[in-house]
Amino acid sequence: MTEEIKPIRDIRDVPPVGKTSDDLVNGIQRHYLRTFGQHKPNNSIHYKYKAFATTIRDRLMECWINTKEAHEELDKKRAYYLSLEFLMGRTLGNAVLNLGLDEQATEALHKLGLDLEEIIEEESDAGLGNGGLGRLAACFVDSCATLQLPVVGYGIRYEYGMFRQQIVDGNQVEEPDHWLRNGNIWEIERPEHTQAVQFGGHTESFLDKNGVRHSRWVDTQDVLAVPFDTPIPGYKNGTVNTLRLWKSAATDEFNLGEFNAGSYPESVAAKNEAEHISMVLYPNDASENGKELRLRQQYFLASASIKDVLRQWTEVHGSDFSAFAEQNCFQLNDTHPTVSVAELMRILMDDYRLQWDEAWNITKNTMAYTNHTLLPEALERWPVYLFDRLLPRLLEIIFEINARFLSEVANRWPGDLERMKRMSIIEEGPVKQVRMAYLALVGSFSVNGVAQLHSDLLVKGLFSEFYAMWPEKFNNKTNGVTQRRWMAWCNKPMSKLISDTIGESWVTNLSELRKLAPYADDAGFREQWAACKRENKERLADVVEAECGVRFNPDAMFDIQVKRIHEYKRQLLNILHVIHLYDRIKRGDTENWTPRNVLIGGKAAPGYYMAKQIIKLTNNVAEVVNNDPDVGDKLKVIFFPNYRVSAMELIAPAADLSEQISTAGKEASGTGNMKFMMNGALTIGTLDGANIEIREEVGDENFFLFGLTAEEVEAVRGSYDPNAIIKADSDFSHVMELLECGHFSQFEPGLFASIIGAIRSPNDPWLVAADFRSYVDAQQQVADAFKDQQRWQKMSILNTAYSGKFSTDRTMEDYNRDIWKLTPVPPKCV
Ligand code: GPQ
Repeated sequence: MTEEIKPIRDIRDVPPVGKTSDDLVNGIQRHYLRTFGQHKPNNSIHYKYKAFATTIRDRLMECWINTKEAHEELDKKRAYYLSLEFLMGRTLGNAVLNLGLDEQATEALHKLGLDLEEIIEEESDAGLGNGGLGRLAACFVDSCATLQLPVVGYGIRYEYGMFRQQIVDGNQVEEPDHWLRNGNIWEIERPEHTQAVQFGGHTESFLDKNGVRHSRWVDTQDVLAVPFDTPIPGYKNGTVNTLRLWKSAATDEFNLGEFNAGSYPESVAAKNEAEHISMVLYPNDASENGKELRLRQQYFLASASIKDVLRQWTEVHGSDFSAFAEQNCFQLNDTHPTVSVAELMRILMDDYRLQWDEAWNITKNTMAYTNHTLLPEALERWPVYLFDRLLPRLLEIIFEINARFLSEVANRWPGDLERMKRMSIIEEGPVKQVRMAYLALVGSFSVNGVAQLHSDLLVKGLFSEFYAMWPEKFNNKTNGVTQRRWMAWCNKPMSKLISDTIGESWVTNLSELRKLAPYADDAGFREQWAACKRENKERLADVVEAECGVRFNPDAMFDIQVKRIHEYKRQLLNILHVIHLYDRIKRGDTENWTPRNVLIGGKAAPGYYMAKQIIKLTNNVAEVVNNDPDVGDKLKVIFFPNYRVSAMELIAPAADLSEQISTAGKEASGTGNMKFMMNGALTIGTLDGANIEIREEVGDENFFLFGLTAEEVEAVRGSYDPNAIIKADSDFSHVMELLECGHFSQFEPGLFASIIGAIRSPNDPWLVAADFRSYVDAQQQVADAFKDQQRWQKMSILNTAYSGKFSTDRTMEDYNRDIWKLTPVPPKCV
């Protein structure tokens, strides 16, 4: 008897998974029993989460395969977003939303006696990023999937993500974030696409059989890069793109010698070094770190990703690279993956024997670089000796790139040696350094900043000499956020009201929100709007009470600043204002008072002393204010611990006032500002980053502006006299007296000396004192506006209505039109 063998091959032979609530119930029960081996109902929510998440994942799989097949068959241009950070947060809720399964899922879980919100809480945040830069990458991949752009995200699968922040006695304490401890439903390991990444060794030059000289990199210690793929669903469009994250592992050869010598434990220990590479995310935001392991991480990502792209290319095109640049684009998320420029050169020349000029043409037409900061401390530089030890062949190539580049400079500006020194990729000095930003500028066809002001300042300042050389390379791409996560998912009450009023098209076309503007004049609509905000505020107030033991009155203004703690972001200015309000209350100056709940949250880099002091000060001020019976509900202050993506999903919808108060010229863009605006918060802000564009969109009358401009900030240096400013302003003097007499550090005298010193220093780069008065005045305007709730709700509606520009759908369309030039690819069969 012979039976026909049916190969496991075509997904179209497998019955599709249904999407009714009963189909979901069946799926959940099946996975609970058969995938996770649970049979008794028990109190642990863990396997219920897993069974449900797997059920949802089943609904992504077909689309994922269909999308991949469409990309392969069409063989059109693709882009790759190379980023050391992807701050994804949770996946489940977003997947349910983008699959259009919201109602069925709620119903299915209800039938099983489960609650969607409770299940969602069981998932850990994927915190593989520090802040704005990493979250931007996550919003980008969401929008690319929704726009059906063939874009793959490449990153590192850190075993430990952003640390968990505990507050102990008012101080930040870091705890490791072992986010994978309970498994990760969303990743699929793809060992068949493992790549080897080389480190160490040395280079050799040799003649091939035609007498042509080549280089090779030999005696290296190789590390394996094993890919793990996460599905990135578009919004109700059948597209599921891929985020590919690399985990490091030891090669088998790694320990062979040791095995043979019989030192088994030593050989296993050697595995460690390889596995360390993807062990932990560096927790520094916008500041360089310079550790060897970090350079290893950067090269690990660059090399594995480029090899993965070349593998796919050569499978189709063999070693014909003539069309490679037309069909591929690497977007470098800041300088972190910039060693890619040299790595692509190396592989094309050493492995595929291309000549320099050919390889260089391909490379510089394939790489595009995004800069995310002007802060000098964030500009990456690697010591040449380190490069030489870790990546000797790449250093040779960088030297050659630099030599050829400098001869271009010399042709253009003959004899201008100083200029050559300034522009050189290699910085001279006692320790020679590789300037990664310059490598990115020289090695790419596009360079962009992330908001108009930031892009203008790059061209005028930091990169002006490169702009003079290649003006056509430079462009602006104002950041955005995805409205799927940052409105449709996280703000259900408002989303429903908006969709009931203007329809649902805003979910994929955010400028549709403009249609809300006329409703700002409709008293009935304003009332409904206010009710949504109120519901969100109550929800946050409950969490704040549970976390911090402080009750926020939901009728009071929610005044919120959440972001990384950094001096340039000026959480300190916010705290000075809080102290000022406290001082007024104590002085009895409370006529027409507007009650406020001030929430500050964010992580400090573990080694950043001043940032940690700012956290401690916030907590100490909160302790005094919240426990003073004279203050009562007029003012409450809390430091929200462990701020992260899932916390923002709760916080943004509940905000009345968004604090965007960085020293002008220092915040490249900001993206929290956009999330708040979208959710109907009003902004108090400086003319910095994307605040400028937010104000342009919403109008001056719906924005609380204060502070020096970027130009004024530059002009004031040298003549800045904070002590005179303090002396001349009695409110400010009172605030400083309270700080200086130890009112907020009664058991720890002198605790805040460094903060006081920074405010009073004529060299304070952040000019806190310079903006104190105009900030306090603008805050008074905020308080007055909030008293008039009709006016406030109107302004709130208009902020949402005019937030359309700040969708990453728009940002991705801009990147695609000007840089990537991809054709959208619908999945094979929907
Ligand atoms: N940003 Cl260089 C980071 O979050 N981390 C970094 O290392 C650098 C920049 C931020 C920047 O500070 C914000 O202004 C931007 O909105 C954000 O990148 C995304 O572009």
